[in-house]
Amino acid sequence: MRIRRLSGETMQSKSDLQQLAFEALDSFQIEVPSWGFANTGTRFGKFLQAGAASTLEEKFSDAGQVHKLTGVTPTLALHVLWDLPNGTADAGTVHDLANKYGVAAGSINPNLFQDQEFKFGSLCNPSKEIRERAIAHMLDSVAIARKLGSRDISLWLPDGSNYPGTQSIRRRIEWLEEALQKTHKKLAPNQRLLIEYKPFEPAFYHTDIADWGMASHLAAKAGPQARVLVDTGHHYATQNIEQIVAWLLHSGMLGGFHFNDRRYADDDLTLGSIDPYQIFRIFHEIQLSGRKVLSQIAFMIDQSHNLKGKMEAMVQTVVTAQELWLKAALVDRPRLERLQDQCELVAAEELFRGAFWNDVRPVLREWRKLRGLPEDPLAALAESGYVQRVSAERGGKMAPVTSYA
Ligand code: PSV
Ligand code: MN
Repeated sequence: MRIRRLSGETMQSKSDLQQLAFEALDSFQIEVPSWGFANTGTRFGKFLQAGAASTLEEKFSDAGQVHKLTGVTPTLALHVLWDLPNGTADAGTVHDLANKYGVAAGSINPNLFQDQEFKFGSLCNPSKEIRERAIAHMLDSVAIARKLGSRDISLWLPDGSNYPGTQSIRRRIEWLEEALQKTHKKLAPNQRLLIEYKPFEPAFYHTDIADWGMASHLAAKAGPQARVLVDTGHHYATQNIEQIVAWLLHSGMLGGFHFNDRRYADDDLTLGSIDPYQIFRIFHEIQLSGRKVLSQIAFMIDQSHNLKGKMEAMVQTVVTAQELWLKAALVDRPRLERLQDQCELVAAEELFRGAFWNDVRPVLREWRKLRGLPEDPLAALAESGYVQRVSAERGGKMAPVTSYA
């Protein structure tokens, strides 16, 4: 098989292939979410897990264990109200935990969806006073991120309305533009504001940032350090996500991802569990853009597992992400381009999906071995006895539910 290195030239030998694979794996890291280790549930009920993390230290410990086993999850996404209730005053604790468990603080996620005062919206609330409080929370989040050395402030805005005519969609756009501009002004030069979109839930008629067009517009209005965040679960069932990704890459607006899988709505299922080919197609679009763009894309997981073991699910997710990333790296892009130009439809499609059907697991095992990592992280997790140990330690207190993701 002929393949293309990330740097561009075509290679053929087995060792070239291995080098390409290793380069691709070395270039891929993914952030884990603190809330993925905590007890979560649906609006119908929660099934608690003895090993679920309830304290920030337990979340760092779990993330540290995932990083130890996989070697590619060096950062932990933090949610302000859930993890940093005292704001910047918690920075010292976070630094200590980061040092202790070998995982740094990652993106900082403001929380504008829990307080009672945000019942009718936060940044888009008709009350100026409430909007100002929501903006203050955004500015606090920027300050927290700055103190922790986090590059990204990652905003998901739950605002919207449930019935036609009950809110002014237009005025809310203006309020939003103003709020995001104010937030952007406080960013340090190395910081970014990521704007996530979602079509519905919790609002069921209109959501203020419902799709990538709205998010892109708001990011452009906010300022040069704002970008769009794509959560794979935040699309209508038939949407072509890789096409959205291609457009965002083309316009320089892609800032990051929240990866998860879904069958119906925002289901928070394990990445690649329902449609691994979709993630492969997204990764292909990203890899077409080359190395320089890669450093500008934050890869994050946004999942919460109610039934699966949380640690097992997280390790399984990371391993799946690596497999799909590697498969996408094996697409012979120069050849694909030629076939596309010649409109050799079947040959192009076969080449593309042929890369998807590669069994890359042996290469991944080799890569892990050479980097001193367990060849099979899931098996190593089982052998480590970590889940049993923390379940015994934490089980007695049965951690409370911290979110309904
Ligand atoms: C909203 O559904 C969301 O995707 C946002 O990213 C939140 O921060 C996260 O879920 C909370 O679980
Ligand atoms: Mn998300």
